[in-house]
Amino acid sequence: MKIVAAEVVVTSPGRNFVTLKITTEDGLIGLGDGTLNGRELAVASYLRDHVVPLLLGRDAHAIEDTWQFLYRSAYWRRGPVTMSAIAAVDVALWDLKAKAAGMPLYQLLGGASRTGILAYGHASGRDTDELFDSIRHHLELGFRAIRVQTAVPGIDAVYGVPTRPATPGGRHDDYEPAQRSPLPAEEDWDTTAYLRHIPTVFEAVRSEFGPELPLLHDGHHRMTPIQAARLGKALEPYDLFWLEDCTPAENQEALRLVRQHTTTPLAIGEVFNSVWDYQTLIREQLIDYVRSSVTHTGGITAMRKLLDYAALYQVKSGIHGPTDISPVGMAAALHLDLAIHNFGVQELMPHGPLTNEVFRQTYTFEDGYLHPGDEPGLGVELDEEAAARFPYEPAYLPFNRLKDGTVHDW
Ligand code: EZ4
Ligand code: CO
Repeated sequence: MKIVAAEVVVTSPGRNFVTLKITTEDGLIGLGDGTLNGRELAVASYLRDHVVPLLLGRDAHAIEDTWQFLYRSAYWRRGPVTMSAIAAVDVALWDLKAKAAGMPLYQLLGGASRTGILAYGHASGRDTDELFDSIRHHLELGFRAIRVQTAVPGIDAVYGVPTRPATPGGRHDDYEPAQRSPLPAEEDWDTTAYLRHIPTVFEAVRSEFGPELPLLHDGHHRMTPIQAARLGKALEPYDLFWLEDCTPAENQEALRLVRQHTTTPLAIGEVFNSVWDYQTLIREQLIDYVRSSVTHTGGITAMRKLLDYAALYQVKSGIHGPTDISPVGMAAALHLDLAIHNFGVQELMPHGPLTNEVFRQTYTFEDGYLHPGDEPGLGVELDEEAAARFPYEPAYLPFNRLKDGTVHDW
């Protein structure tokens, strides 16, 4: 199954996406997602300028060998740009292998271990009324697990809470963190105000919606270890499914301190890109859920190994699924979710209609559960004519400054 063409498609149907399209000599097409929010063109160049020439003429069936070749021959290992580029190739090759086999990808990964994939949605609000309305809306959509983010008194713009609808006439909880602008937006932050406020929000949500609804929360890397320990402890009465990214986890050892103080389950890793980023966290059982995405962590090949390693320590999956993962990356995640034994939950931030016009998907969301569908391969097609109508537009994620002007983790 010789590779005869590999093209990088950059398109912006509502937001930017980088897609690798690999064609074999018998005309099969494989797709891979290499979208890195706010740094898209770096991955596009890595692929176009340095990887595509290495792919031409190779055997598309040799997935493990291609992965090891791209990882080791680069010499400069890891990092989000490299690992997103490798992921794009890896997922495209798995798509091709599954199409050649005439099977949905999950069959090649061992077959389905469950009938559906529990997904959580994002509820948010500027105040309690808006938040409750957003939670009710998500329950009506069928979600059986809900992430809760709210504004904090004294802070103007908080991660996860839109100050205005992302689309004109859209819902107020329709949140898209990247903004199309020549410069990143500046937001403000105050951890003390946040720590005071968040437990009161969860108390209100539990008394309104009862004890059973699984609730999640994302701290988005903003706390020190001792602050994170305090929040985890304060949230224990509200029985969270998880507290996500409580500290900036480049320092894996920070989680030891958090873990000593709280039984609130911890999820981490959406900004990680390698199993090595988790080595201490998993071996010492300092976390409960792995948040990596297939797109940023070297593809199916690397994620399968990471999640199998996690399984030895009863750590489960919680694959990252924001809108900045394209439908190709989402489909790859869903095939993996369905096949692995240690599945936890899958994040779902639904894509907008323009994105769905460019990427035609077969995955479904019903009664709170996702399924990748049973088309051969990933089950996603790229409409290149539609893609060409939406050229790349510069977009950045926001960043934070404290009241005295110091840059803070966003
Ligand atoms: O802010 O993917 O849990 N989800 C998240 C995301 C991230 C974005 C950044 O590109 O934290 O919304
Ligand atoms: Co997150």
